[in-house]
Amino acid sequence: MIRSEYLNRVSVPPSIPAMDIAGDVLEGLSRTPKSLPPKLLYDARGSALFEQITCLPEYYPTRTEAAILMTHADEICARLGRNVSVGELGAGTATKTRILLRSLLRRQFSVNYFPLDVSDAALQLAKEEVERELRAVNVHPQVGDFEDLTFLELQPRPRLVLYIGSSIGNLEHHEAIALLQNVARHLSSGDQLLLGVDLVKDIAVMHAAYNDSAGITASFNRNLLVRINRELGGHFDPDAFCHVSFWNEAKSRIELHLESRRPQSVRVDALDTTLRFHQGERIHTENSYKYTIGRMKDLLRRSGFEVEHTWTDSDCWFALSLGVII
Ligand code: AVJ
Repeated sequence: MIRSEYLNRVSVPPSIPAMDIAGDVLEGLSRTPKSLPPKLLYDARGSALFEQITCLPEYYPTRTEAAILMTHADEICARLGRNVSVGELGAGTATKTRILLRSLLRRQFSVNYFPLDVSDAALQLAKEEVERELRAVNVHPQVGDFEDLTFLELQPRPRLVLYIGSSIGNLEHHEAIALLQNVARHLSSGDQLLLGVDLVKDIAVMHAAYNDSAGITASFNRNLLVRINRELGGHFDPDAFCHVSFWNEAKSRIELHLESRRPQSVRVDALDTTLRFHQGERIHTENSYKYTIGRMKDLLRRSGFEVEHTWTDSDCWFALSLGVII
């Protein structure tokens, strides 16, 4: 079972140098209201917790998207260029991607696959799992965030870029456009993008997905404080903060916050600072924007892609859209 292997593996400290989070943490926690960038959620432990989230009964996005991929993989691949290379933004452990790669290998002899992720641990697992199952896939892991996308130019043409899993939901609309425009800048005419977004649906369904009864999402959220303690000599008591997540209708997004249960001061050694929290004060840790099909198509067009086709599940809970650079 992938999940338990993964959790065992990441219980040891990673040997790679920790990414420098000091600037982001100081900046975010000096603001009013306090916030932290969601990419900080995905250290080795955070990525392992997210893998657990994807298996939760309440967390519908992963299995819904996987179902769309399983139903339509051949149809999606039939719309791709001949002999594509595949890049992926925020690949994680690439579990869903394997569905697509499997189908792609029925149309071409080999695939060069370039997964990008902030978690080196997740990428190592992705490489092992993909190469074990699909020997004709050459995996070229890229550790990093989305700031530097020059790796896309290493990809032989024609290129397919995957941005699935609705990670784009973490971004504000202007950031989402800027990111996809940046992707487009590194691509050439005929290159394609497969984008996966979570759609607006019944509020109770969305709410439950971020407030699971097993409390995994709460642990995932509090892991930010655990990470600050470990990497920056923080003195947070993670249990002194509660996980708060709700639907923001006006902004069409689920929000995640950590709320201080009491007034408290927290020393962070590496920042040489003491942070003060009043009771009920929140740190905004993540947004998960939910789209309509119209908004998703609009996003693609405004970023320089022509929409070729969109696939959804029968409930219309999730959508995958294929765009092409004209
Ligand atoms: C990885 C950004 C797609 O927004 O659903 C899941 C992250 N946060 N549960 C999402 C997440 C809490 C997830 N994405």
